[in-house]
Amino acid sequence: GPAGQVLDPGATAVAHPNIALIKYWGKRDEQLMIPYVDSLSMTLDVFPTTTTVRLSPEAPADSVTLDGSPAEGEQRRRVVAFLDLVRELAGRTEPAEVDTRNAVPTGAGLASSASGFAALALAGAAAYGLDLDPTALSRLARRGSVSAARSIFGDFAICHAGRGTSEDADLDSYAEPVPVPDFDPALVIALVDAGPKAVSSRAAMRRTVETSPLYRSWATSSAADLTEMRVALRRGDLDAVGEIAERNALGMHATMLAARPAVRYLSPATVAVLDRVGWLRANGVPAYATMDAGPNVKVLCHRTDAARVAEALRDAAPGCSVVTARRGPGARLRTG
Ligand code: 2P0
Repeated sequence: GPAGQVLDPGATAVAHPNIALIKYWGKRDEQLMIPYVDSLSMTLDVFPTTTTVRLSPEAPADSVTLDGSPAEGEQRRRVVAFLDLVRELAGRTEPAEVDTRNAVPTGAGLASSASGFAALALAGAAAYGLDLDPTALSRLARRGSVSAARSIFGDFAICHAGRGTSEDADLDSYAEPVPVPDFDPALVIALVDAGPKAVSSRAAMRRTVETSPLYRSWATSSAADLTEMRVALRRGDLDAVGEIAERNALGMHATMLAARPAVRYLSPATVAVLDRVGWLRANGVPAYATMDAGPNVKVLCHRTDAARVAEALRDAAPGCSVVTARRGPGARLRTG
């Protein structure tokens, strides 16, 4: 800019990924990003995304940097489309510079789109002068990635699927905190493969909804799982929470395996880790697995068992890296 002009510091937000204990899988409206099912997650205290949005009124277009390199293709398109939505809400037109840094490899099944769009929603809203309450911020984040609606909040959050027409559901689909005062487990994450996934979760969901004969019955049983999960969380009952989370995740993967053609994210290393989780349980260590759109396994256990569980997982999948997480904070603006 011209000499003497003060550089716009923009707005910087930090958000953490979340892991769903009751999964979201399938959209009933891809344009408005409306999920078919409710979901419930724990936000983590590891792998944050830090995003700065700075307005650049003189630039010809948005500039998007991801981990220090210009974003390209679908990743850039999704960020620009999201900024378009923020600008529409704010009644503004200036392009922006977006700089995003992830503490984990993007697209490896560690929910970087959840932390990514939660941070982008918060930083983008602040940079364009939108004053949104947490519900509105969560609705906005959902338009980037449904799981991002949950990462606006810390600890445990439920994302409502919304009801009625798409337009009604758009208003009603957002996350909100689920107060769980007496439950502070560990989530031991076995990163068995940090490479990018073969099929995007978006494409995999679409194929599952359109072709899997198991999808409807999983959606029905997932609603029942959610009801039981809320009771189990309120009780702080790790065994109940873990059992429900594990069956809900396996059911989700079953819907994908029955899609035509099948979508299979689970690898031999995933299965080796699952066997070891069963072995831990058989040996008196409560441990329960959940998997998302990738081969990594997240194991819920008591904090006092976390070191033992981590060691068992490392041994089951040699070469994997293991990270122990706990419940973590919601999205925050960084000041100063
Ligand atoms: C979840 N997953 O509830 C589910 C479980 C993966 C399996 O949300 O298309 O990147 O951006 O809404 O959020 C991962 O899919 O999908 C995901 P979009 P997203 O966490």
